Amino acid sequence: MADKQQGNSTIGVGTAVVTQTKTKTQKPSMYRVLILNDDYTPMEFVTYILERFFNKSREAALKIMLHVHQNGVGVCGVFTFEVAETKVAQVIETARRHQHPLQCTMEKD
Ligand code: TYC
Repeated sequence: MADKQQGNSTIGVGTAVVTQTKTKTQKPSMYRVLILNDDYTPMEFVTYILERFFNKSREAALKIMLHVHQNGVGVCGVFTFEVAETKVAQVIETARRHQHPLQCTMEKD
């Protein structure tokens, strides 16, 4: 074995060590973005937020909003960490600009 081998190492003549490369792919952790109920934010505003930032249809947005209104908390979507963080910040900032107390948070899926 005088020749070079790609990915393997050659030791002396006639002796080869075969190395295997294990490709480990890691799935990213996912995070649920939650909206919380409060007594003041208008239902229409919450519905708009779900359409605008979570790409929900009018029907899906209304369903989630009513769920949150009745149960206190609901899932807007599941995202990688940075996307979830960005969405939480966008919701809180938009609510703040409109002077609504709407709160939004994230938790590991
Ligand atoms: N409870 C609010 C109201 O009665 C509506 C509401 C729904 C507020 C969902 C926040 O995440 C929320 N106007």
